[in-house]
Amino acid sequence: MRFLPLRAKIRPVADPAREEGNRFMKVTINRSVLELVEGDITLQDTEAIVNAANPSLLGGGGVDGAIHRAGGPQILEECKAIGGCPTGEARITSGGRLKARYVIHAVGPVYKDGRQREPEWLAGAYWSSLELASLNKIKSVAFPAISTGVYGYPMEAAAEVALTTVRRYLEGHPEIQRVRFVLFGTMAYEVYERALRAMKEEGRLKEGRPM
Ligand code: AR6
Repeated sequence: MRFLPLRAKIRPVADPAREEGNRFMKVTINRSVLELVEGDITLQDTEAIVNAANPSLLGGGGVDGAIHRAGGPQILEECKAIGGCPTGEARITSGGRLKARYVIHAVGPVYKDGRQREPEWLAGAYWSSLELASLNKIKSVAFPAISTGVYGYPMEAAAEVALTTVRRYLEGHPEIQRVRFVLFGTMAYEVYERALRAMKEEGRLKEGRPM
């Protein structure tokens, strides 16, 4: 029998987000942790994951399709009972067969030219999702990059809105302990990482100590 060097046996305590994703960044905001990870939202172990839904809440492609496929038919049944959701808002269902206990269905805007109140609607989708999390005593939430796929929102602009909105919410709501952005692919991850680094360097993050 071959003995492994002792070093190989000692595994550092992994950050939960690190397990599935490739790249990872973490900052603290007030009492909460904000993480960026490259990965698949359906695999996340946060209490809630957020779906990039449409106003019908009846499913679709992209993240929406992946969540309904992975979570099973119960989610769609609950969505049907809710009966839809306006742009800029969110609704909550159970997580069906997902690891996450809840799915928060957020409806971002379709991007036209950036002058049709798209930033406001997008911020609303993030803010409403976090309000629902607070209301339901959910302490950890994973978001995809809402509106940046089928809905055509440019990634840089969307990252700025997403990070600013979440930062503002966490500054006033320490009950949400962890927010994770799950970025699909290297390009999306790098855009978010650049935006978060810029925020940090410009002193726009109120970093504190997590609970
Ligand atoms: N995990 C994380 N991110 C993902 C995943 C995944 N498994 N799959 C795709 N993305 P989209 P939208 C990224 O199109 O733009 C649906 O049909 C993707 O690369 O899912 O808000 C709904 O029913 C992109 O960056 O959502 C609506 O009709 C981001 O997630 C419409 O699409 C969002 O892409 C909503 O469009």
